[in-house]
Amino acid sequence: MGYSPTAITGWRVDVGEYRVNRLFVTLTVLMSTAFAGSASAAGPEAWQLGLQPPATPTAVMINDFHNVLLWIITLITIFVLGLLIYVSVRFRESRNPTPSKTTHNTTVEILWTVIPIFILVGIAIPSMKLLYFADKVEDADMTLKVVGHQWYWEYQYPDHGNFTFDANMIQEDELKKGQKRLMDTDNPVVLPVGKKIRLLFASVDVIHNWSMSSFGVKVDTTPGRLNETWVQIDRAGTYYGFCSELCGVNHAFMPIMVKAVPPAEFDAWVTKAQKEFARVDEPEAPAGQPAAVTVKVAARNLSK
Ligand SMILES: [Cu+2]
Repeated sequence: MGYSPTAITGWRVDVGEYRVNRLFVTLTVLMSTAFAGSASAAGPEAWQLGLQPPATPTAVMINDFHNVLLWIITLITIFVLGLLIYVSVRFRESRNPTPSKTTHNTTVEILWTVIPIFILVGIAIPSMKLLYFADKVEDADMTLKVVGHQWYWEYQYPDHGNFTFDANMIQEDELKKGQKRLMDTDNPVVLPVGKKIRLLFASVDVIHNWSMSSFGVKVDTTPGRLNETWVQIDRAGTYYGFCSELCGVNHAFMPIMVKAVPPAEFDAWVTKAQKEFARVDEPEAPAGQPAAVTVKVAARNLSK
């Protein structure tokens, strides 16, 4: 069935079959997202609208802030549109043949300066609060260090024996059943649920960006400096993210896969990982100098 003319009959939108199908797909995805409170996975979905379900305190706050901003921007847009329609109709040439020669109106000018200032300051205050909230955690339970490489991620667990591993995307022809194309990695990052986790970010080549929408994390990994944020993942599951800074030819193929598990399961994984993965080898500091922040380049996964 091809397109039929669009006609709105009562509550029912009567359109071509193709459009109805699209509408249903969208509605289904919307509803499954809305009721996905206990979702075990979070990542980009086909036909997704809106943000991924938040899984950390920061992400919850970002979500709420986003919803408030959406109201503000919608009201402003409707107001401006209303003014435009009003002047277009009211002052059209046929209705208003002799135009006014008015050049300014002090009252109106003060209003259209001061009101936007109040709106912007009103937005800036919660925005800054949120930035500082996401900035640092004082009493972290553990640290995960993320190192960007062209084109994969390296992870280090300094509080658990300082082991390290690389996470490479699984190539399309090597995907096993249930694995997501362009999203699953050979070694997922495993993190405990409910713990405050400090995240440190570094890079060995160019700027990458460790971006996890459901965690509210999007931080650059920059060569020569250490960036920081934190997460406290509130439910178990597999979460997906991507490098979000153009970093070269394989930029699109260095996904992030995080498995959040209960603390006991995490401890069991750590025991296994300590045996499986190499330790971060501290490069020797030049004589008389303390070992600086170390970013291991070589000796990655040599044990593999
Ligand atoms: Cu990258």
